[in-house]
Amino acid sequence: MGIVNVTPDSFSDGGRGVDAAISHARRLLAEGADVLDIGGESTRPGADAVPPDEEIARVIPVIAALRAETGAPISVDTMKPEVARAAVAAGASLWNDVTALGFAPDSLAVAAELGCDVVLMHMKGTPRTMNAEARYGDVVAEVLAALQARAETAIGAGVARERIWLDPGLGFAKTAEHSLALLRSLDRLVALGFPVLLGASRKSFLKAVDPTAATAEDRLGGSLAAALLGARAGVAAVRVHDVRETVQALEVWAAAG
Ligand code: HH2
Repeated sequence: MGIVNVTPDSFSDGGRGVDAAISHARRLLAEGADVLDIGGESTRPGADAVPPDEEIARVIPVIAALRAETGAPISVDTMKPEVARAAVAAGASLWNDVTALGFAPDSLAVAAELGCDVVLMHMKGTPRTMNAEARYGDVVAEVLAALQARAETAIGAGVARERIWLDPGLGFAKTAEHSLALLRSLDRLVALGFPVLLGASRKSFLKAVDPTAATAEDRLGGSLAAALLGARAGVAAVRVHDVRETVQALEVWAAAG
């Protein structure tokens, strides 16, 4: 899954307007992305909230343009049901929600109505407050239990079981140790029986292992290692900035692993 940020302020790879985002998405497809994840609101800690109209104005032209020229599945990275609704109308087939359909009171009902795939990602609090919420007794057991419960809630609200993906939410209300513990135990998340999406690309927890990786662009090696750990554990997709390098790493692993 290639990341396409249509944001001025993402932690990495932002700063693109609509035209630049479309060009970037084309490049990611050419590099081997199977799915594109289009986002119009940064989720980095303390990021500014974006009004729905503004988010729609960022992502919908990108989704519509890509839908007209590729058959690749398109995902929308949003916590707002009105943005997801507009995105599905424009051709997206997956709603990637870092709040696991918890941001708006009608998120669950809208997901059920749209009938699209949904990614339920684990987080505690909101992107604004999450760093203070990184407290767990047993992080792996608690994240698995929370995701399983959220999936049951979504199913109870009418979302079809086969539409649901789970994501451990690395870096979201997690210390570096928490994210590493989850990476180590991905097989237990996969064993819950839902497709798993893994987002480790360029994240700051990689800096805990290599303190010289100060900027997001310094973290390609760590990002590739995480993608391979995900592949070994059986995740269904990895959400990455560096598509070409990740495809190459996965292909070598598949050919020789
Ligand atoms: N990480 C980010 C955003 N969305 N969605 C899922 N399902 N899983 C993730 O791990 C995840 C996500 C953060 O990365 P990025 O989009 O590059 O940054 P920003 O939120 O600042 O735009």
